[in-house]
Parts: sequence; C-alpha cells; structure tokens
Amino acid sequence: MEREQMIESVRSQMPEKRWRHTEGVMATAVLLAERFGGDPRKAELAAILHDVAKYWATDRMERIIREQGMPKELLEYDKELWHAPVGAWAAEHDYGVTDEEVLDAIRYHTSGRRRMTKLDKIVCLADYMEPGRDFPGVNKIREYSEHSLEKALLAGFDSTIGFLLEKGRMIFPLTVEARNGLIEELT
Ligand code: DGI
Ligand code: FE
Ligand code: FE
Ligand code: FE
Repeated sequence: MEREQMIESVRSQMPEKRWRHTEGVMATAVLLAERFGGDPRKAELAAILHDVAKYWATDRMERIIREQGMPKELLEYDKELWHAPVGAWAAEHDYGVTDEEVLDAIRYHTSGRRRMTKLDKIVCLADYMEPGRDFPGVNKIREYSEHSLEKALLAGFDSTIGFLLEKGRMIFPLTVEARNGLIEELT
C-alpha cells in the first residue's frame, strides 16, 4: 500500500490525539535512525503502523491472538500489551508489510524483548520520547538519547517497570528480559 493511503487508513482508526502521537513517533524514529545508523524508511514505516490496533475492541484483539497462535500467555497480562502483536498482524494482513524486521519492531514496541534489534530499539524509544510525551523522567530519556540508544531505552523500561510496581501490576516477562538484555549490552 502507498504511504499516503496507509497514513489515511491508520489515522481513521484512532482519535486525533493518538494520530498526533503517531506523527511524533514517525519523526522521532527517523531522527533516531539517522543518529544511530538505522534504516529511516523502515523506522518510519514501523512508526506509522505501531499503534494501528490501539483502539481495536478487546474481543477482536483476543480473537486474533488466539486464532493466529500468538503466545496465549499474553492474555494473562495487561490488555495494554495486546495492540503490539495484533498491530504487527494488521501490518502484514491489512497493509501488506512483509519485512520481518518492521513487523518485529511493531510486535515488540510495547514489551520489548531480549536481544532487541536496532530497529526494535529505535521504534520503542521513539514511542517513549516523541515530543508529545510527558511523564516523570522523559527529559532524562531525551538527554540519554543524544548519545545512547541503549541507555535511553533502559531508562524508558525502568520508568514503565517502576510505574507497574507502584500500581501493583504484573510485569510481562519480555519486559524484564528486554531490560536485562540492555544492561548486558551496556556492561
Ligand atoms: O501504545 P502507547 O501508549 O503509545 O505505548 P506502549 O505501546 O508502549 O504501551 C505502554 C503501556 O503498556 C503503558 O501504559 C504500560 C502498559 N504495560 C502494561 N503492562 C506492561 C506494559 N508495558 C510494558 N512494557 N510491560 C508490561 O508488562
Ligand atoms: Fe503502543
Ligand atoms: Fe513503548
Ligand atoms: Fe505508541
């Protein structure tokens, strides 16, 4: 599908505020790709589609997770996690994306995973620090991102994990693995 058509379709599936977030992630992902030797075109494509399923109905996401043989474990954790793997499925089936690197960057943009690729890191970090984001610690993440993809993303996961701990919520194992993996890379 052509870029403009894809943009219009994604935009039509979310409120205006979420679309502005998506535009922020697109611009930030391109910038980070240029800064850290990633592929800006893949980064932008993953960014356009990363939250495509964010506003899909819960039962629709659950059905896709079951029917497509995605890890059933997902269903035991926060529903907030579901739009990422479901979004990767939509990218492939509704938008014809075949590039596995791009599909993985969408699939793991929320949870992260062990041994994240450069594209995974770029999209996940752009999601944390796009200009519209405002949460405690976001400026520190932006500062770290001037020189280190890994250090900035680690601060992002630390902030999410801290938030989940504070709320007494479960932590998806891939997020713990993603954080461990980044620490390993940084030492
Ligand atoms: O879709 P976005 O709002 O742009 O951002 P996202 O895809 O990174 O989703 C983040 C939300 O997911 C955030 O409110 C925290 C929630 N969440 C719930 N459980 C987990 C989790 N995030 C991670 N990384 N790991 C979890 O276990
Ligand atoms: Fe998301
Ligand atoms: Fe994220
Ligand atoms: Fe997002």
